[in-house]
Amino acid sequence: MCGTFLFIFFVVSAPERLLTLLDTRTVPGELKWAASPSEGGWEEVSIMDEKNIPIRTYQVCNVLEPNQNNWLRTDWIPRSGAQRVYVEVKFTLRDCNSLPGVTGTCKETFNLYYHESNEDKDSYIKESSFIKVDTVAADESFTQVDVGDRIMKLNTEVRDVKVTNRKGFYLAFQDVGACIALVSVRVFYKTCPLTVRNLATFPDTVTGADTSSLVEVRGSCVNQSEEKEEPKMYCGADGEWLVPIGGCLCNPGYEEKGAACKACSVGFYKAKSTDTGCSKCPPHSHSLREGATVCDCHSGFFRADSDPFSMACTQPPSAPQQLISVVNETSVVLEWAPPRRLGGRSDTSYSLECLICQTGSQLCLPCGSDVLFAPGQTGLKTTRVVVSELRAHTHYTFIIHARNGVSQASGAGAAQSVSVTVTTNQAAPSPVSAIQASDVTRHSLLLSWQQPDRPNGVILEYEVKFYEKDQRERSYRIMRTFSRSVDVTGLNPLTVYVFHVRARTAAGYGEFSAPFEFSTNSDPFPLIGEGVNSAFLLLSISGVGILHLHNIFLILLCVPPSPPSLSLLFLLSSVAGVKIYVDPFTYEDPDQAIHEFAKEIDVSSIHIERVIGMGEFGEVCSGRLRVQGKREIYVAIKSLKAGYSDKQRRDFLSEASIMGQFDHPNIIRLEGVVTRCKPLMIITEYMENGSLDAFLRKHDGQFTVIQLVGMLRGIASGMKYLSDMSYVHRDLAARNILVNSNLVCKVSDFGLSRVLEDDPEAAYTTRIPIRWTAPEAISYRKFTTASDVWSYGIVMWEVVSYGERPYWDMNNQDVIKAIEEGYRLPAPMDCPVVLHQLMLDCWERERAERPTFSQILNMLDKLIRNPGTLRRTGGDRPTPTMLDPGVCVPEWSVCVWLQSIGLERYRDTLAAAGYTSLENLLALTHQEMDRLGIITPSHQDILIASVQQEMLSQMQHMQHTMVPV
Ligand code: ACK
Repeated sequence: MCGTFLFIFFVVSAPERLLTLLDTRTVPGELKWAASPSEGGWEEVSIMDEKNIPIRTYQVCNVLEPNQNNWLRTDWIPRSGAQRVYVEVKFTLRDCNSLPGVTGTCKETFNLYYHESNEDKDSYIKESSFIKVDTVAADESFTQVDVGDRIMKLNTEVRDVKVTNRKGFYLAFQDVGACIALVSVRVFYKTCPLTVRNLATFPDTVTGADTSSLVEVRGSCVNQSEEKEEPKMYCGADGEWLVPIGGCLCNPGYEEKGAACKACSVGFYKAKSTDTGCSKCPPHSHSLREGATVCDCHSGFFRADSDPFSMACTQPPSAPQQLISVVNETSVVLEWAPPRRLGGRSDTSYSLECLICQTGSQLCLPCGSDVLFAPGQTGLKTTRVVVSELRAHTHYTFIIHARNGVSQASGAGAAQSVSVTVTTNQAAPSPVSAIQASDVTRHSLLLSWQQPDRPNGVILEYEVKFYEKDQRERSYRIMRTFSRSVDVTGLNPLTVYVFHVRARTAAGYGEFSAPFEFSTNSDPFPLIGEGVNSAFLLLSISGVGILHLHNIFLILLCVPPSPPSLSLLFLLSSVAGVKIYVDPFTYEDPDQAIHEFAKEIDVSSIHIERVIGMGEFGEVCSGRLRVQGKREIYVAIKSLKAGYSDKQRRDFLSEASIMGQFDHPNIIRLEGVVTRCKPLMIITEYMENGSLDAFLRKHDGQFTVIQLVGMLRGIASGMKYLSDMSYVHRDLAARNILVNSNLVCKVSDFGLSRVLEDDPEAAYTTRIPIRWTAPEAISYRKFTTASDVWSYGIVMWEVVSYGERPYWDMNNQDVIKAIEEGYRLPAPMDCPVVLHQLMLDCWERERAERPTFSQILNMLDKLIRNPGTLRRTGGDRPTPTMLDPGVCVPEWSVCVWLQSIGLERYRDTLAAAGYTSLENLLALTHQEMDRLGIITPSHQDILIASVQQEMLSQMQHMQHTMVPV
């Protein structure tokens, strides 16, 4: 309140209102006030006022007589709630000097009294009960009044008095010997008038009792408004409003106009109680009625709960685009482009649904909780996810949903998602855990363990590595076994041994387990249990180097003896480590091979639909295959045309015998064969996009580099599988790669190996695919995995150039000659430098210098993981010319030097990476070379050693030439 007083001088309202309690001028007829004495004192006289209206006055003029005490009392005046009343008296007074012959008895004042009372008492005046208000004298401001023929001066005096104790009061006028006429008496009080301030109404308020009192008044909010802060004002004694505090705000849907709250017009809204006006509806919304608190969204547009009402209405996003999947063993990299329509919002996020699908059925279930998603599965802001810990060799469907803040409100679902189905590759098993020892003696123990958590395939074998703890790993032994336990013998007594176990599937070995330590004891016999047979291998390394396993393989097989057969051969090769492919031509009876590796299909379960092309032996058709108990699938059907020879039949079926041995997501899958009726048929999975070369030509320039590398990775993975099985393809080319609807590439066409073997003149006939074949295979039929790698380099070139013919229209003889002279295909247009470098590596003259498929796969995986490395291209090459092996500008020292060490193939790579001088090259490290795609270890060593040597000799030369003259 202290603060309030500081402000009371600020008058904030209209002037006071005066409410009259008594006005003698308006009283009709006589006043008949009580006078004492009733005779000879105050006398009621009617006169005409200045406007000629009759009024009642009281007069007294006993100036010549001493000791006058004449009282005149008004009637009882109800105070009507007033606390302080004002008495305005208009009177005339004769100047004593103007009266002839008056003595000292003449007075020029009168006294005003009041007395509070609850009721109208009798006319008796008890003078002592009256309280004096004031002695009233005439003041200087006189108004002239015409009284008969005399001009009199009219005084106006106002006195105020507090009347708070009773319901009403009397006033009394005491004359003590003056000559006075009370022309009029008016009694009134003041109020602060009804007013609206800050949207609060303050009622008409009677002022307080004291001249300094402030009456605190609480306002009430006007219609359609609410209190912001309690509205208050003070009513001052003189009827003026002071110090407004607080106030009200118009309700939502209303705005302030002329001290009232008015509804917002159509097309406008106000969402909150604020002092702002109504706003226009934001884009894609409307209000159809007055007083809208929010604008409704147009049909098809939505507002999220968290969206402010001032924000435009928006839409859910469309589906993500261009979903690419790249499978890397049991991980999948998914990448997509943002939706074409973001719906007017910037809060698009993605979530990934992972479904695991059964082979040959449409039944898919959510993936388990062990699958990992990086950076996450939901609420993704990025458009790339790496899904790992998937099961090997399994079909998965991934659905990417795009959402934004209004997706839920709109109820949008499947329309905003895109999906892809992939098949994971084979992967090595996870490490073995929990190894135990039992039946411990002084020289042996029985080691046992659990199957790995994720075997990722059928476990073919376990490998146990162990060594004496003191020896560390300087000398260790290895045992192999099919079972989950092994009898370890030949140990030293009372010695601590460290054991590691790892499992192997068709995809190779998994990681070794953590070390487990067990000690032999001094007992000659085990206390419990008995040993198991095992394959046993002793391997000793003595710190110098590791001997190749095959040099010292000693396999003790515990299989029952059986006649030597291909089955045993197959088993042997499996036991030794890797499943190898069996040449069907080693079977005397080709039908035995075909029935060992391919399933006979009943022709009635095949429904041929159309011819899709011509194969070497006859038509290739597409159709459907329904095997009992399985879902119907689309298949490709190769048939052997009528009138075939025995040799043709054998060659035709050999492809199926080969294909039937393979099981890999990047190798075309054989469904079965029809041999029991004619025509003979080979049924394979159907690849919707046909052969890769034609497919790329049809979609020239339409894929991202990552998509192209994804295709190459698939082919490399299939080829690695074939090379691990010791199968040499001999006809690897884009035309022999098939592409399915998910852009998965699969190696097919397993017919050529036999054809070339049969035909010693093949190199000089049109049958050999010269442009794809390594020089040693052309010249002396040295077909190896390394020659397949050469062909793979050509496939890379075909892929990156979208199906261009290798060496364009050069003839075969010119191609052979050019390759012989060291020419190589240049990088196709927009080809990343690292990819061309990898091609050049595949085209090394020395086949031992070419990378293996495993290295190629690793390299491509690295590129996929770091797509930035693919950005650097060698620029456009408008004219297709061969990469010149010998031209170096002499002043380009790096090029000349590279030529001198036989590694000029790296000139473009190094130049593009900024290595333009030998000094720069001193900084070259193995890691940097890995990054640049210089992956051949011997090349890396030569580059590092030679640059140091070169710099040294240059410095020595300078020292010589700088000898002082
Ligand atoms: O390029 P294309 O359409 O794909 O034409 C050839 C044709 O048959 C002769 O080989 C197509 N073809 C071969 N095997 C299959 C398959 N498994 N799925 C789909 N098309 C195939 C090939």
